[in-house]
Amino acid sequence: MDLKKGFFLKLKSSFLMFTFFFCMQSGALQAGLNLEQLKNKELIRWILQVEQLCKPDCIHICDGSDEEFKDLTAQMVKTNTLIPLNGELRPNSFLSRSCEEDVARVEDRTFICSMNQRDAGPTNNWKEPAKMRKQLLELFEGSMRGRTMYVIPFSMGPLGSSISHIGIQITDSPYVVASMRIMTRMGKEVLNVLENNSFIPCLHSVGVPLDKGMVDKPWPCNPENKYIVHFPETKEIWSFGSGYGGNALLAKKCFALRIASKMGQEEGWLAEHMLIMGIENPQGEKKYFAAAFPSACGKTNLAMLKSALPGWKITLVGDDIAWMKIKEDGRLWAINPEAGMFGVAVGTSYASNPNAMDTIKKDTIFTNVGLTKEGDVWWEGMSKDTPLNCINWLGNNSSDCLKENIAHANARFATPISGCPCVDPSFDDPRGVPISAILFGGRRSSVIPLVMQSTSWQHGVFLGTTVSSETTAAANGAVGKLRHDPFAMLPFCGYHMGDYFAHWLSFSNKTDESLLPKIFYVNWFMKDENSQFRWPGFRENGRVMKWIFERIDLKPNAIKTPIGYLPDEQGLDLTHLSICPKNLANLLSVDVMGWQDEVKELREYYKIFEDKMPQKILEELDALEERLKKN
Ligand code: OXD
Ligand code: MN
Repeated sequence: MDLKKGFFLKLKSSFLMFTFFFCMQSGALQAGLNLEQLKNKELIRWILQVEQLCKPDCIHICDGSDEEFKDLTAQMVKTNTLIPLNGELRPNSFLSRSCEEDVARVEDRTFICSMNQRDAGPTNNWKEPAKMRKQLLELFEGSMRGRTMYVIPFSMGPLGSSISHIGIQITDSPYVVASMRIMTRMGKEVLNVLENNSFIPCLHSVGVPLDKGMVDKPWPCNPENKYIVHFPETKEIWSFGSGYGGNALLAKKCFALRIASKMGQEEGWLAEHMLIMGIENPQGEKKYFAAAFPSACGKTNLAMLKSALPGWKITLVGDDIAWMKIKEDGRLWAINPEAGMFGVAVGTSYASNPNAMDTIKKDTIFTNVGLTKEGDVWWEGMSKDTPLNCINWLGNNSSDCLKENIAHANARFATPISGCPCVDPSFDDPRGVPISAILFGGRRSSVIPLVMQSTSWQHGVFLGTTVSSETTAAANGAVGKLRHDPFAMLPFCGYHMGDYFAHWLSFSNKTDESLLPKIFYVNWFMKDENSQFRWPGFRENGRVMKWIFERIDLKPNAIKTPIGYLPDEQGLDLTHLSICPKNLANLLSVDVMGWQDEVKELREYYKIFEDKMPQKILEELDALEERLKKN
């Protein structure tokens, strides 16, 4: 790849052989691949160019082996980047503490650098690609001095799936390497599948060169110069200055959503911020659902729910991202491109998500949670009482800093999906799973009912455009402010959102509409006058899942309202649930005035998409307004 232009350079491979220097010095990793094992010429050229630009001390090509992971984590324990947890309580698990200025995704530093600004649309930051490339080249120049440059081959999706794609991340962060091994299918096998095919190049540096005599920090980062940059035309990702989550694990938000959404638009498929779950009724009939909620709104909890209704079983395919394609049978099939979960720790408990708690019992990297005196982890909501002498995420003793939280609100666990007790048998199936229902949802304290069903694909796509939610700690910025987040993709759509809406609409022309998933909208977060939740949520959401499951087969347990189908009086299975009738009525009725305000607000919001706003969505808005008037 020509880093200045984004094309691959033609270089003689014999020249390359002499230019590489691998980690031979003492203390370097033993496992790993050498240059001769790389067959892909473009990959070799790109590695060479990055090495010339970033000037690392040495290069390590990751093989993804257990031995490599062991070496890497042992090395990070020495540098205090990782703290090993008590092996009897949590085997093969570590705690990491980030720098205080590097705790979440940085949306204001995230750019979609398309050739034309118009193609990035009004919801993305944009800068002229040539200017951005120049700025990045200056930042990356020598940025890996004194460090090892790791090359990580990874597959998004099961190896060999027709929906999967391969990426290569280059990084100078061993924490990123260890996390990528959890979050993706990573290592030698990926290179065998890659052969001479193309890959998505993902370049990352924490942006802290280590000059002679400098002592490294446990969490190096460069807060003044964070850049998370995507070039959608050349399908490249460049990330500088941050070591945290979606800023640095480039397979996740950068590739699997921003770049992949653009690929999906070009090639006729969908890359979505959605969980994928299997759901089986007591008679053994099984369906798969995908669901899009904004960050930190409970996707991980829902994806591995233990339903309150006996006999209903939920299995996990994915908790954050879905890639979906229409197959020969005319149905929409999905894979989870990821292999791990990067879940929000705070609030996760045996009450809220027992399957997650069991998954993170081993093989997990925790970031920014508390450390107990027994060498285990703790966070707010994990248990009722704060353990005595707990060290908080900043490394301070909790009794010295009573006002500080033990865990950061965006503290995370990175854990392999394969370790989840309710992992779906098809999680690794290259064919993916057929999707019967798509759910949208957000964190809304009023107006939006507990559940509603769209009346058509077009109406469902309209519902997707209306998603809005109170903001959470997953991204830097104010928490609890209502913001529009269409399809829960606001920070993740790699092109103009108006075109994205049109892309969604186009699926009804790609297949028989009756074969497409039915679309629903859920809201677990409605509150009463005293700010108490009206719906108990968590396991009880299984009741809503049952209604959705049955509506797919058009069971007549619904009433048609101006906003869509809502459960009728017998619709929701409320067996053994004590809920006050007033709350139930609020959860399942149409707040006409609230919706009228919603329509006004949406009409205003849609203006930002100018002439790219699809007419069909505007027609849905007009029709909704008319229906509300008649009510
Ligand atoms: C995530 C997010 O980390 O959406 O999944 O922020
Ligand atoms: Mn997410």
